[in-house]
Amino acid sequence: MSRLVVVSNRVANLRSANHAGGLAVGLADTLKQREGIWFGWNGAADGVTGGEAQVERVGRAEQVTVPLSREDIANYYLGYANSVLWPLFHYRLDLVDYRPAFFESYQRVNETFARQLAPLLKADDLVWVHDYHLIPLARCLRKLGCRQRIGFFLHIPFPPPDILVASPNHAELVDALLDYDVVGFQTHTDAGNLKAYLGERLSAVQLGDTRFQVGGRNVTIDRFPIGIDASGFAAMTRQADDEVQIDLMRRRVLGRRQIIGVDRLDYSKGLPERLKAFDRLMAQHPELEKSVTYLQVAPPTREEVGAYGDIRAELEALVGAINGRLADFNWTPIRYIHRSVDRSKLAPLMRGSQVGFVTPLRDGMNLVAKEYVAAQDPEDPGVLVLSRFAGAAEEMDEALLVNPYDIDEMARSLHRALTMPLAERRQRHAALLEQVLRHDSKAWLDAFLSALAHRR
Ligand code: GDG
Repeated sequence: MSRLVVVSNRVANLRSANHAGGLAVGLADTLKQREGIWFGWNGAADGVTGGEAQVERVGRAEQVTVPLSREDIANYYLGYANSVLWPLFHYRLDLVDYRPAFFESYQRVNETFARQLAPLLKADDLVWVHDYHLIPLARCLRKLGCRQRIGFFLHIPFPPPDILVASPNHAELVDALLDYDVVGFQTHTDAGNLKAYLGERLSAVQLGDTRFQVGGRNVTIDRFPIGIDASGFAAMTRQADDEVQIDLMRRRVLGRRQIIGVDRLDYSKGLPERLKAFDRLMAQHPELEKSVTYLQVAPPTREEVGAYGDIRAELEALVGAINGRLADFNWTPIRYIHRSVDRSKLAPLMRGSQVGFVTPLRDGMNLVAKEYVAAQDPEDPGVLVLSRFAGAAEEMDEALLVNPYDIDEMARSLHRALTMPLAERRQRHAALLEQVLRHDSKAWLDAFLSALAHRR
């Protein structure tokens, strides 16, 4: 069997991947079983780009991490990846901060990674590149003579041509994608957006359902919706520690229900809109006062990027204003946690919450929606309120789908979720659970790797 070489900006620790998310666990398990390499940046803030790689062997796999300079972290990672591509691909042209030095660094880092990776590759390897930080990597590897099968998976949305062309580098980005054998997206919408660009601007010829010819190159473009380790996550709900148990018991005694949100504090997640919807719910249904709380876990992320400071300040002002207006000495309507919560606590907290509130303004997939479903008690499940603009909505139409910009609709859906009869909750949950179990992280891995392996 071919070796698998995974390339991503950050490398999950193969030794302790169980503590991380499902994706890291799934990839780490596959790598340990089939032999391969996981290659990426070492995460340190003060290296030399192109400096010596660190190699660590774990089981049959090797973890290879390389340093980046402060300047490249600022320009490639915080700059081009997270101040240009992240907002652009999430349809937020207003937040794009384009500077030529960012793109130069992005290209240079990809070239450097390719030079460091190429000598490690064997002819028969399957190379799987992840996410927007590394779009040009295949192009750089091909220039060095690498002929391996190389696939790319984009974890975030891919915008329609009209938005993409607002980037000065759209032609280079799309051209770089065509050097992959397989380009995978989360949804039909994302895959359709690249196909539309190819058709409109590059006169691509469609050879089959998913095969396209552009110039002399052949590329497979398909959707591979990412899943979670659903049974592993469900198992975690049975190990609630004392603190979580006590919190659950307290709410049970007081007859209080909980709405839960779990998101990195990112402007794409629609957090201010969610708080406003909760506030609207309370204004329209004062009978819910003291009987419902909203727990929002929002750990910090990319704080060095200006737009993230702005969203944090906006959120904190909203939480303060709503709590100040509604709270009583024995009830705090919104509990906001701006720290990372241990994964072993998240699963039972989700199970103990009657509503999963997942309303990003735009999201590639959104794993929290799937985790919430996996965590529920099938006999007495909670209700998922999900944004239409999360990739997950394409597969999860038994959730209460909402427009995350429409505060009234979200407030109405929260009320509907809190008052939904048991029979309807069970029926919706059963359908959602079936799909989350069937399309889990393993199914995603197998589907992508099989598409890549069968390319030639
Ligand atoms: C990108 C795409 C796509 C969150 N807070 C804590 C915590 N989390 C965990 C969640 C979940 C993961 O982080 C977040 O995954 P999402 O899918 O929701 O979002 P992104 O981080 O934006 O991920 C996204 C994903 O890639 C995979 O392709 O679905 O669309 O944007 O697992 O539970 N985990 C812990 N503490 C926290 O406080 N332990």
